Amino acid sequence: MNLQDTIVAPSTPSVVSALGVIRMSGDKAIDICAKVFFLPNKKDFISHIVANKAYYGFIKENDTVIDEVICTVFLAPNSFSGENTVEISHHGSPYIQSEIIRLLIQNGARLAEKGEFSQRAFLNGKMDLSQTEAIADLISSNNHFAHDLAMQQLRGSYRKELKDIRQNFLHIASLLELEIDFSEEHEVFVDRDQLTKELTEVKQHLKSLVDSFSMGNAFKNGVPVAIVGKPNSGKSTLMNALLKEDRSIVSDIQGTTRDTIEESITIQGLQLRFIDTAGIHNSEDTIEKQGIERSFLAIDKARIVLYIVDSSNEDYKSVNKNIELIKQKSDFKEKDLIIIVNKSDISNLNKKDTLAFEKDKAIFISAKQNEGIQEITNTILETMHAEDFSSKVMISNQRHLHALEKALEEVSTALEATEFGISSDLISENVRQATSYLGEITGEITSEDILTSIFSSFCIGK
Ligand SMILES: Nc1nc2c(ncn2[C@@H]2O[C@H](COP(=O)(O)OP(=O)(O)OP(=O)(O)O)[C@@H](O)[C@H]2O)c(=O)[nH]1
Ligand SMILES: [Mg+2]
Repeated sequence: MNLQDTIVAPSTPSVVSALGVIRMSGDKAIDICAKVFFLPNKKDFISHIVANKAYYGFIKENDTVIDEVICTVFLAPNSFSGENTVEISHHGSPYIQSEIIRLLIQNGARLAEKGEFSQRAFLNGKMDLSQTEAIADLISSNNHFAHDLAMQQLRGSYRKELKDIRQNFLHIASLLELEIDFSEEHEVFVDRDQLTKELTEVKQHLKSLVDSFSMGNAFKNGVPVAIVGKPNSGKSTLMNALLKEDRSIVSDIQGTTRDTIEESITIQGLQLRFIDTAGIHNSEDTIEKQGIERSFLAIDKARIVLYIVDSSNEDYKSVNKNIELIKQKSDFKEKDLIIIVNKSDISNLNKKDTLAFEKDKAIFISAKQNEGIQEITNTILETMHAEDFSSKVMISNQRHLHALEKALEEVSTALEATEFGISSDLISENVRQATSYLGEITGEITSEDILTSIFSSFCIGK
């Protein structure tokens, strides 16, 4: 990929619409545009150029007019990519779009690679790596929360958080450096208690960011809600009631659902991804067994688990035994479990069990009669809204999570080493590593490979 080339790509999808936009960026963007774009009254385009101005005119090939367009000109460094840029708004025909792009390529531009505009913006210092990723998230955000998260990341609140942590690292590193420099005189300059205190603080800060991923990811990609329980407890009936459509097959035969079924709804701007699962019990049937394995995978993936109880057939003790079993087989850290006591229309629960379920904040419903369904969605929304969204930075990007986890590992090692009285140069190395992992997130420290893998996941034109 030659970064000196002038690149061009459609910025809007190739579908029939009122308008379409083409973007061209690079040293020669204005010159190439001037070869095919003509102002009315035969005025010379180049000699009239003013930055950030839109020009009405014609795209022509020889004497044939291809379209009437508006060209907006941005001059380096004041553009998205930091280079000279022209944006051409044309009539939204895919044919016109491809003809204009063909003409621009014929006159010296080349088709952009995936994410190349963003990559140039990053390389020209217009934004850091996490911000270019935020733009990709912003474009694909399809609900209020995903939008908020991407905006937060784009506006740099997260960058500020990372900068604070790096500042702490720098301070710790400078203390350690001092100690290493004078080590021959065997003087210990760093107060180890002070070092422990500073490392502990930074560790907690990193840990809170790592922990925020579960929530951030749920807000960005939808909240996975697994519906689990014994066969015939009414999971599929509930799934259908939640979706308000007959999505899952319901029958009185045990083991009706044999595979996981996933479907989304958006409530109050939050996307909920319900996953109906195969009933969990000891089965000898090979296919059902596989289904049950998948139920456990769904639980692992879930942010919220709805445990469905058949109140005509189960008691408090057996339910708890089953929940314990599930908890043993899956990781319940960072998950909320909500007990749903179903079939209240034919319930066989005695008073004591009813009270016990009430104490566990269980929700009593009849899925079949569509009773209590709203209480479930309300509870899910409350659980998610309990997080103070606006004042807290949440991470939602897998790559950032990985880098933060690595940094956290290094800090934990440094902390242990400090407590064991291990020499400063080793601790210093952990702190240096941790700093460089943080640098990967913003792109201060990066390799060609990392950049390629990030930008190639963008689409052409971004
Ligand atoms: N009376 C009553 N019956 C219900 C209720 N909910 C579900 N059922 C019935 O219970 C039976 C099993 O319902 P399903 O929704 O298929 O149960 P499931 O948990 O998905 O079952 P599997 O997929 O086999 O694990 C069906 O005959 C439903 O009509 C309820 O609230 N009241
Ligand atoms: Mg089912």
